[in-house]
Amino acid sequence: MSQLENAMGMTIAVFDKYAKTDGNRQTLSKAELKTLLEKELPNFLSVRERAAAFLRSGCEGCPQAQVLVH
Ligand SMILES: [Ca+2]
Repeated sequence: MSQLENAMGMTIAVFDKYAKTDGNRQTLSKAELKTLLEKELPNFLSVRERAAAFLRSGCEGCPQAQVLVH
């Protein structure tokens, strides 16, 4: 199996894992999606939340400003 096929199989397996928690394994509800994102992409969410907080702080007009992502 190729790397891409492996990656797609793993992605589908993760979707299935969270999609079945409400009894309908064919769809991902908002609650299931939220859990999936929180558990499987915690670093992605963290970066997005920090960027949003940064923009809310009023620094969006500061070209030299930076967001710490690690
Ligand atoms: Ca479901």
